[in-house]
Amino acid sequence: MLAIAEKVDPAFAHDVLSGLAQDPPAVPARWFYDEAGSRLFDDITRLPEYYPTRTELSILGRAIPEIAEAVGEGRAVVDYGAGSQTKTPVVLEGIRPALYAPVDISGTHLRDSAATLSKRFPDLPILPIEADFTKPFPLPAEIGEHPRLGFFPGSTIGNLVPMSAVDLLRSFRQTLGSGALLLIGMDRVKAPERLVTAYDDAAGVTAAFNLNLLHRINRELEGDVPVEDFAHEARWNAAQSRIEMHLVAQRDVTFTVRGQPFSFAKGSSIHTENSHKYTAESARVLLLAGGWTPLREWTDPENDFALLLARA
Ligand code: AVI
Repeated sequence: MLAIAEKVDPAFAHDVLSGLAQDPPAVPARWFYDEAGSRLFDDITRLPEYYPTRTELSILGRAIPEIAEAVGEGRAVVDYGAGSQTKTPVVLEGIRPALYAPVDISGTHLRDSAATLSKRFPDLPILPIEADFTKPFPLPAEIGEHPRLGFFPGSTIGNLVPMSAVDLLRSFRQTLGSGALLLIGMDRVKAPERLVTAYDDAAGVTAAFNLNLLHRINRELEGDVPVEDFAHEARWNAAQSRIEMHLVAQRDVTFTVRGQPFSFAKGSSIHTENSHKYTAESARVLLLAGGWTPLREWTDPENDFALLLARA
């Protein structure tokens, strides 16, 4: 009988096998987001400790009249990450764009979110773009000469080391063209205890999200990682202004992935995510280095999170 092999992204195998062998061991955070991981991330965004999602939404809600005034009507909105079902409608209702182009690497996610938004905005032309937005890509011809607004909420930029964040901002600039605007969310530096709690919640949802990476390795890469022997840890790295997530071996552990052996001594870890936090000043410097001139910023009363508007 023919077994139907499950489709495994070869880049996942490559990143895991080379990442676990490197010193210090690390696997890129993008591999968190299989079906289970995406569901767990959704749960994270509703946790009492995880303030970024709700804070950004409340800033957007309050600032949208000013954002609309600064941006003007009739823009083509290019939404990097294919449309948050909460934040995107606020932007679309507020600024009344001529066109909406969500961009995502996953065609399924893209079509689902475009279908939901088109029910809510039946008169808005929606042009889904299936692309890897970490590199420049051609915009659909329908965008023509419409002035562009890139939208990159969620503080996703924080998951990149600054060097890669600058590359991404430059790539946005190349795609959107000079004169374009960018509305971007960035999380702010704050007391390390609050940051660690936001990434190590009492209900253990972030721990489950982090550990799901090991389950995914076992599921997709014929791994035999003893998941129960690893523990989630969130650490504040002050020198690099970031929260790091690690999976720490609770005892000496050996396992194989696709037949390749690995050993982890008790206390050693797999580094799984960086989440960089910016001050008002470092956020502006990052934008400038990426080719964007900061124009305005909006924050919440506690200054926990910021939405920045910049021009290419
Ligand atoms: C997607 N990204 C902006 C989240 C963050 O806050 O860095 C991912 C996350 N990891 C743990 N909790 C949330």
